[in-house]
Amino acid sequence: MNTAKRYLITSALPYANGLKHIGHLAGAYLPADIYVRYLRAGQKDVVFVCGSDEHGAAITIQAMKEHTTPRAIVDKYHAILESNMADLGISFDIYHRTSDPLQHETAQEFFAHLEKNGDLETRESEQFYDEAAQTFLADRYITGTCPVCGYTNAYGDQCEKCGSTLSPEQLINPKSTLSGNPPVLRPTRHWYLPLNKHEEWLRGWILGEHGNDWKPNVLGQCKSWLDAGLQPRAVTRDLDWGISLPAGTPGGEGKVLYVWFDAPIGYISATRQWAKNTGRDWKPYWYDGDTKLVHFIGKDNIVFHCIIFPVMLKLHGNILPDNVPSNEFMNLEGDKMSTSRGWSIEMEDYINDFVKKEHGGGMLVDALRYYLTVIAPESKDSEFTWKGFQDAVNSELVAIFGNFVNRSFVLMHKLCKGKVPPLHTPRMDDADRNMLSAFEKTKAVTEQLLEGYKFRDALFEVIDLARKGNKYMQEKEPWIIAKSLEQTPGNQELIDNCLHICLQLTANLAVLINPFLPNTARKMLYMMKVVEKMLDWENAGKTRLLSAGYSLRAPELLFRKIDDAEVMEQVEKLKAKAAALSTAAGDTSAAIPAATEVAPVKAEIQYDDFAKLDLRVGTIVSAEKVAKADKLLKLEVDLGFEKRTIVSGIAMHFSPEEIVGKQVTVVVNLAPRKMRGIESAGMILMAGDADGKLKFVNPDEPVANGSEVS
Ligand code: B3M
Ligand code: ZN
Repeated sequence: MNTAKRYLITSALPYANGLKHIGHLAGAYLPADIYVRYLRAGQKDVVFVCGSDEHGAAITIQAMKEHTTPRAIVDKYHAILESNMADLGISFDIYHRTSDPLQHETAQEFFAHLEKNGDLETRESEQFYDEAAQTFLADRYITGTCPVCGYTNAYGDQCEKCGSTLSPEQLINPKSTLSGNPPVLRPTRHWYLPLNKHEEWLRGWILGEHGNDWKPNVLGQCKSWLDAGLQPRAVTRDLDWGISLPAGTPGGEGKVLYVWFDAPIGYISATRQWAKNTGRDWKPYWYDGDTKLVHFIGKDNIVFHCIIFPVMLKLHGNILPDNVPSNEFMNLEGDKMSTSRGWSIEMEDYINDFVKKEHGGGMLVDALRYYLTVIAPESKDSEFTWKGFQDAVNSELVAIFGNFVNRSFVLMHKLCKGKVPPLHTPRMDDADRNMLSAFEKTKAVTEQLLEGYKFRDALFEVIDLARKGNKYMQEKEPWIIAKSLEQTPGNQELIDNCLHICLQLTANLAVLINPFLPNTARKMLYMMKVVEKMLDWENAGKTRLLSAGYSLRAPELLFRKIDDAEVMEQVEKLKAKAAALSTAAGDTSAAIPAATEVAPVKAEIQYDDFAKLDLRVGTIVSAEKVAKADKLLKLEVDLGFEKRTIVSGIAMHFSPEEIVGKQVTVVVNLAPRKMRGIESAGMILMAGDADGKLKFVNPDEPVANGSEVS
């Protein structure tokens, strides 16, 4: 049971550089909101903070793309994100922003505090500089080949293909995205947070103290960071968009705080702003040991929240997080969700297409919240499909939960004069008693799951209770008893008992569903003519929430079905959006990914030059790895007229097993070359897409081995 004196709950601050999709919602916002609503229902002292992350290269790059200023970008997207979150029922106590003066002040004080105590180090280092653009380059402004997976479009801080965290010096063939030129190294002085000095306590705190209560995916990532050894990390940058170093910091002119130093401090300034708005004191939330601080984040933010920010907090004298529940990713219709590729459902889209389209869109907010929780990527990646959404809504929300509540109300009006009937204890049987005792059990289990951040299982328990209600009613069949009331009028008591229990169960369901589906819970309150106070968590499990004789309203539909046409329309829309984006990037079909960078066309050649190449189709008949060469595969290719050994640098892209039997195009008259002592007699043609993935170039239908390509 939660026993902290107060709670501070944070959700990762989304970059105000664009729309955010429902994968983001499912990752860091919805689970936090469920947790917070649960705490609030338990009368806890809780503050839920979030805001826009408005600094860093994510913003300046978007400003370049939209041909406008960083300020215009953050103003635009901050407003959209704030309203999207509110529309989907994410109940922040404050949605702040990191460009706010209060954040500048808070972050500068934080930096100055660490600097004064000697907790930061300065070092001169060589950093990439774009001579044409006359500026140092943020990691994000440098792209090149990932040293880990060979992806050609990796960023200087991260490879989006394999997820490796990188630093720009590690990139092979680095290029500036500003001028396209290779950057040069120039000396510059920066402030570093010496993480290496904190390894010991971090290890004890994370793997020791929290080794059992943090999620395995979070512990796993932390452990591999710690095992690899922590390095000092620069916390300043040469940039002109961001929070400048405190005035008077020697050598600090022209430098700003690194966005990942500034952003988590955004949680603190958000709390300060909330305190200002409400006349409360913010300090206990960040300094008192009896505060429980919980950060809800996506998996790509783990190291920042579990290692770097805790070091900053400790040095600054603040409390440390009690837990950092992080989700894995949510895929969409068989592919990775990505706004830039158009393969995503933006929160904004769902709001426009469903919520705002109809009166009482709250049920559609809850429908989305329901499905996203049911498929939450709590322990592994999961997948959103429109069909899955339809099924979950129609066969669970409508058919189980909605149906139970509706039948209880309809029958109560029909068989009990629109009032809560009394319970006639002497006529209760085991089924009645079992049904009543399930309330308390469900409460206890749901509560335990919520406190363990297992929202998906918790929601399942609630739906399961409704399922039990349906079964109970089906077995009792009060409508059948009603038919023979003339002969046995005393059996009205049996009808009363059944509906009394069903209505108490309905009241319980309202309390239990409230953290997940707040609009539904409120609609149920209205139908039951009870006040908000009934949703207090302590009411869950109680069997006398509604008094006998109390008259209730007519039922209202809690949910509506999602029909096939709606689902089809969404799938079509998704495909069209992805296709439009890839056509805009110069492709012709939706299945073809967008090229993000196109190599310039080479110098013109004559036909004779081309005719010198002898290109043939062959079939790979065997493939094996080359010892001590990560990238090479040794292939045997059947060219019809002979078999050849060809060594190809594709081992990072294909396993030997998966390519045997494939047809490929081979340059057969290329002079042989020795690679790792093996003579390679030819070259296999490959196409590399924007993802850096390699594909074989082969005929669209099989042809005879040895066929000429011309
Ligand atoms: N804005 C990164 C992200 O959206 C970052 C989170 C900050 S939380 C302090 O993934
Ligand atoms: Zn990579």
